[in-house]
Amino acid sequence: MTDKNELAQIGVVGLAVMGSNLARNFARNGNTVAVYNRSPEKTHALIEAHGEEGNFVPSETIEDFVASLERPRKAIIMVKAGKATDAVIDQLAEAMDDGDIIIDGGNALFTDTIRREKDVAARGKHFVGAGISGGEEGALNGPAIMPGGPKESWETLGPILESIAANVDGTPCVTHIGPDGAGHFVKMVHNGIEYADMQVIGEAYQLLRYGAGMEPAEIAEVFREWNSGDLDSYLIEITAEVLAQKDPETGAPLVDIIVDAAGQKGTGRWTAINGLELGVPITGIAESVFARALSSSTAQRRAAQEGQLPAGTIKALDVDKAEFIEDVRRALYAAKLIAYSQGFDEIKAGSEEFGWDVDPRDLATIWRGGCIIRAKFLDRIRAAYDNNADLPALILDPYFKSELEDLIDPWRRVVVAATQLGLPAPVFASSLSYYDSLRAERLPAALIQGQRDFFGAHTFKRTDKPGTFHIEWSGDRSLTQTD
Ligand code: NBP
Repeated sequence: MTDKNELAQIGVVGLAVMGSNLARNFARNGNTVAVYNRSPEKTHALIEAHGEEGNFVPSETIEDFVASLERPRKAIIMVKAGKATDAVIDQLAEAMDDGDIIIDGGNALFTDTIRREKDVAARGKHFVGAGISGGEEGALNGPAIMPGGPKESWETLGPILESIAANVDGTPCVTHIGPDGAGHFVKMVHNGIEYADMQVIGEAYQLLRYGAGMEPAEIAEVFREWNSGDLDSYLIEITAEVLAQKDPETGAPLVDIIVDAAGQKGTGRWTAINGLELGVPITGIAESVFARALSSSTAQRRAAQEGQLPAGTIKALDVDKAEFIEDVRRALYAAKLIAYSQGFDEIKAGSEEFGWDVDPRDLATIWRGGCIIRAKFLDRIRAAYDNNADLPALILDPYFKSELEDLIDPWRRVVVAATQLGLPAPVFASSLSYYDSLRAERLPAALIQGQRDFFGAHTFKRTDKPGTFHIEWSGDRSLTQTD
């Protein structure tokens, strides 16, 4: 139903896949929603196909769109991230009044969100960068929403966002994350964790396929079974679906027909870059981004295959299939746990760096539904932070520590097996090294500090007394205290 005279509670600018589904979600949940797209064809198409689902107020100019919103006006931008977002923000800020709220629901880089909020605030309006996860299906049926921006905007926006968000056990999967860029930052790390989660699932598949010699349909059944236990999650569920799918044209397993080169633009890469900038070892996420980059290094891979790089002479392990499958399940669980632990570390570091005061319990709560990384496991993470909001690392929570007791040996066996079989398992292996590095009483960083002092007089600290020291390496090798 459309009514040009009715004022809308919310507006959506940008009616491609995400925007049109989000607009329908608002309308289906009893909100009158104003809709506008740069090219009016998309607006017409939406109204024609779905106008009966609720109350839509379509406009063909940004001025009419703004005029169709009740005050304080609330407009969500769902256009291509980057310059398009800046262009639309400028148009809205021009047409809106003081106190109105502009929400960017696209996948913006959080530093852009910080900049945009400053600019929009200087023009008297509120700006909210909101991460939205769940893809097109989530946008329509209930996404997880991570809004940042001023707290007072949340007071106004909260109820309307709660009306469309996913809901788990009566709790909507949306909450105010923190000021300015906090929402988009958290969405970025969510996507980084998603990269790692997908990669560890991929590594488990690779080991079962080429290590245990199983066919995709058989592995699909294994994933189905895993989905009823600790690994119960959206990504495991869809993995079983993808592995069971046959190519409609040839009848071959679809996974064998799809080109094995994955993209790594956008949020996963940003998460890795930000981890480096903050000095947080998010090894699982970074390895996942690199694994995608390697997969897409097609020419180099072909040359390496044609040149037949030596595989070595170590005989592959003779593994018992059933035991190996269970070991792989546990290794997957362990590596996934590390990826989440590292992701939460990055959020903590970002929150401290930018003064956002992000509560990890909020994330564990809202990520339980709607988003791509939704999983039963998030309940455990929430319980961990409920017990101790200042956990030094997620894996140090007593529950996860006790889980690791059962995971560590299978995890080591799987990394050994992958190495001996000559199968790549970058996140399984690097996460184990990360884990052992955290546990290690002494790290080779002491030697590195010695080397740095040798070639660059970078000085070092001592274990036995305070101060900063240097060895006269090119002289008499005496010790001097520099402060
Ligand atoms: P796209 O990212 O494909 O963007 C297309 C939309 O942007 C169209 O409405 C287009 O209008 C509009 N647009 C462009 Br392009 N340049 C514009 C400009 N200069 N001024 C005004 N409008 C402009 O859409 P999407 O896939 O629906 O995604 C929307 C946002 O949601 C993106 O930021 C995306 O990263 C994010 N997101 C997407 C997903 C997903 O699963 N797709 C998930 C989560 C978040 P036109 O019709 O006139 O060309």
